[in-house]
Amino acid sequence: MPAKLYVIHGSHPCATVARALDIKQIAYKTIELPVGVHAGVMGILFGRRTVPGIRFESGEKVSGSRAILRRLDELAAEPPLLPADAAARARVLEAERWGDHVLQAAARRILWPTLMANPSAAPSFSEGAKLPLPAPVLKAAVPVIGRLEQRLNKTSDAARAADLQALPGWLQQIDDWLADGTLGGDPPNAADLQVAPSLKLLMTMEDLRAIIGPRPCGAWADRLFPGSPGHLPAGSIPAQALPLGA
Ligand SMILES: N[C@@H](CCC(=O)N[C@@H](CS)C(=O)NCC(=O)O)C(=O)O
Repeated sequence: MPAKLYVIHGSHPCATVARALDIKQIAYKTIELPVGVHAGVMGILFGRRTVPGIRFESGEKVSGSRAILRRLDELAAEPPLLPADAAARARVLEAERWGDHVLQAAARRILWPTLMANPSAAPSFSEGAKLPLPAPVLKAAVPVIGRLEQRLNKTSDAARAADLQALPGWLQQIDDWLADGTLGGDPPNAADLQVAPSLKLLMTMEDLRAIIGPRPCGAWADRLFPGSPGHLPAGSIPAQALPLGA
């Protein structure tokens, strides 16, 4: 039986792990859980409420995108997700940790208040899902699921505004890493796989695609993860919350 990867459709850290499995050519089956319900199911199955989690053929379970990538490198050495050179490896690990703790979490904090204010965009996030729910059901579910997700992710309009003010500095950091080779190699490393899906989630918001897309990091994320579900049209984020001069 192949490995089982537990995800929610469109989740950015789940995209990280799915791509790492593809790169390692490890066979796996995706188990898609409904948003909101996933936290309870994952808590029971993995003792931690977040996706991604993976159950390997051996029965071993690992939860968390970074922990899973470390284990994948142990299980299948080629191609490595971390550089062999110690200094380069430390830089990639630091960019990966930042991508997880800072950008991944911020993408959720920015998305949920935006989706709450624009529930008609909800069906676009379920495009390509194995469990496609009817559009009216998805739109109607946004206030309930959105409130839960806002609580789980400690977000609000104010938290989103603070993250958006920090966004230009974060984009510069990613462009700097692309320029110095920490990111952007071929095949992608663990930090590429961690950071790019968060940028793609941010770019589902047209207001942010306008800021991110023209930068080197925007083009790089589009190249690495060409298809990502979700679309929030321009104007979904109030203009006063967008970073000035980004
Ligand atoms: N940073 C961790 C956690 C990922 C995470 O927070 N995933 C979200 C979905 S994108 C989740 O499961 N949230 C549910 C919750 O917070 O209970 C990782 O990269 O694995």
